[in-house]
Amino acid sequence: MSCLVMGIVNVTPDSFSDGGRHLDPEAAVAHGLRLRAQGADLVDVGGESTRPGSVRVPVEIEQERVVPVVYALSDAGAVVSIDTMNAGTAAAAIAAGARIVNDVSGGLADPDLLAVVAESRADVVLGHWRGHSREMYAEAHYRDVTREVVAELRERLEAAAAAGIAPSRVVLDPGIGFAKRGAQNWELLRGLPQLVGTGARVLVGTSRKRFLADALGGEVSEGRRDLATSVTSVLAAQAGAWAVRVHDVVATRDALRISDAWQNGTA
Ligand code: PMM
Repeated sequence: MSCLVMGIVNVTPDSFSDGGRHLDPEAAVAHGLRLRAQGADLVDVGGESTRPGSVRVPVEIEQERVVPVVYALSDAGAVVSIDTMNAGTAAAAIAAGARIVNDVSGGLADPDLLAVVAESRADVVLGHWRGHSREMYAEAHYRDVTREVVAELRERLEAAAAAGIAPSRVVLDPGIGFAKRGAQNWELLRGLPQLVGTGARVLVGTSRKRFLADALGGEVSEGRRDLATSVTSVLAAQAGAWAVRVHDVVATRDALRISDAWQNGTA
């Protein structure tokens, strides 16, 4: 199987999942290097929280946070993706060495983002999205969540192609938790092979998300969310995902290794 692991480096004071521990650029770089040493194939640097209800960050502040971190990690040899919805931040991060632009809005939040990617050599992750964090649950209405998400992501793939980005440079992401409520996320994950069936590479991000805690009965520790994440990541890999985006690289790497041993009949 060989599913890549993308480690998360949040450079935000308000990220729900790491408490903003990596706001200091040096600490963020050290964290990224640690994730790489733990086996992350990619490190994803983000300066704007997308947690439900979060407030937008001015683009200058986002760039101040992420650009030095992208530069230092790329300089150290890491393959860096920049988690941003802003064309300006994408351009600055690409100039600092980022090889992938990870846009949870699929190019919808900033109409210039796809053009920035097209002019570069970077790949792009296009997430399924229906609106900014503050309003996204108002858009969480689906008749058939998998069919609608796949159709809307196909449209984003076409928008990318129209902007001059070859489909081979695009990664699609179902946007777990983005304009989706608990059960819709599970239905969508069950339907993941349909997204893989588009022929595009697929990235799945379940790490520490609320729907995992809800499935375990409510408020659970970070450790239990990480264990749940390693299970969903293995299942995503088995469904054909190209990569999984996680906070706890050790747990997910171990889980993928054990699952590979099972499938190959040898460790
Ligand atoms: N989720 C978050 C942020 N960025 N990027 C991609 N491609 N896919 C995701 O599911 C995704 C993302 C929100 O989680 P965080 O605040 O813990 O990083």
